[in-house]
Amino acid sequence: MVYAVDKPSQVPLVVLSGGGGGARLAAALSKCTAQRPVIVVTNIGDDFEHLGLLICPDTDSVLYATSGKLDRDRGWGREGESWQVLDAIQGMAGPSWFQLGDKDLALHLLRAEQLRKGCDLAGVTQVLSERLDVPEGMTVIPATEQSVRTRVVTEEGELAFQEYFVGRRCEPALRDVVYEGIGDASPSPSLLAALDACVDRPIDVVLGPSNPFLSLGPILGIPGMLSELRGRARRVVAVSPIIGGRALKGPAAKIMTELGLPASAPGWTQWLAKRYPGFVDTWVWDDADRGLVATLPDSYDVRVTATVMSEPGIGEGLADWLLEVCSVAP
Ligand code: FO1
Repeated sequence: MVYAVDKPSQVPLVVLSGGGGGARLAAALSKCTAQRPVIVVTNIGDDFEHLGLLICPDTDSVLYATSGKLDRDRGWGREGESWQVLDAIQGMAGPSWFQLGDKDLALHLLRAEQLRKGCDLAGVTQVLSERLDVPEGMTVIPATEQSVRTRVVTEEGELAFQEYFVGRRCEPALRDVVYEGIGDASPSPSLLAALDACVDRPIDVVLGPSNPFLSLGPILGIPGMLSELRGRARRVVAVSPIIGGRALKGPAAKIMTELGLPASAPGWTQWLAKRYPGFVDTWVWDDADRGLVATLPDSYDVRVTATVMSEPGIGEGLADWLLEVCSVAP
């Protein structure tokens, strides 16, 4: 799938996404595709085999969010779900710890059918995007075609991601995170083809308000990904998942504390800047952290705005604001 860009303003915005925060930002940006096409690169470290199906939670959350079908309260799965199959599985003493709704299962069965036909992950995701009516100009591409699986090293030993996240509700203290298979992974060829199509115009990159350890780590850790994005980007913007010392959803703040890092927007900024030197140009914090901007050296380009996408209107405001920030070279 090659990207057809015809006007400077048609240069894609590339968004890296994982978890509920990334999906919400992708949904907000899906309203702006008339101004700029958007490529959402999704984390696959949460993916796993379950009931003989390949489950791709962070990709599916973006597919549902951008097509207006996400259950906004849960932040995953489809709204208006029913659970007949799950109940029947439970009735036959099958695994029901990972809640797959009936409509969600339809997507998993169609993905399994496409994979069995030999379609790659990017191709399957494109088919599902079309069938879910993801808006024109919005392309969802899993970060790599290879298998990368996040494993969480906790005080109780190593846990597979979903065992930690769903099975144990993120309770065990995290000591380290391992991305199994990432050394053999490479950026998705479909992503590189889309980026190559913008050969004489720079893209802009936005790191969504996603968990840096569990969602962005498995994307940015793919050999070559950082240089492919940095080498093509006019501006790289990162949106903080930590607001007022807390993560709106998920364990990002808890993990930072467990790793001895300050669970704050400055703490997140300085950790990311150290982990990926020279990658991010502009740091976006929520209004709630405006008073902390002065705690960082002036060399950090920190911008403050409303980042809590509690209502679709706020999300769209953030999306427009990000397009504005990205329209000016650093
Ligand atoms: N998260 C849960 O906490 N409990 C679940 O039962 C659950 C089921 C589920 C099914 C499909 C799907 O796409 C996501 C699901 N999630 C569930 C979220 C999943 O654990 C994601 O990995 C997290 O959203 C973190 O990205």
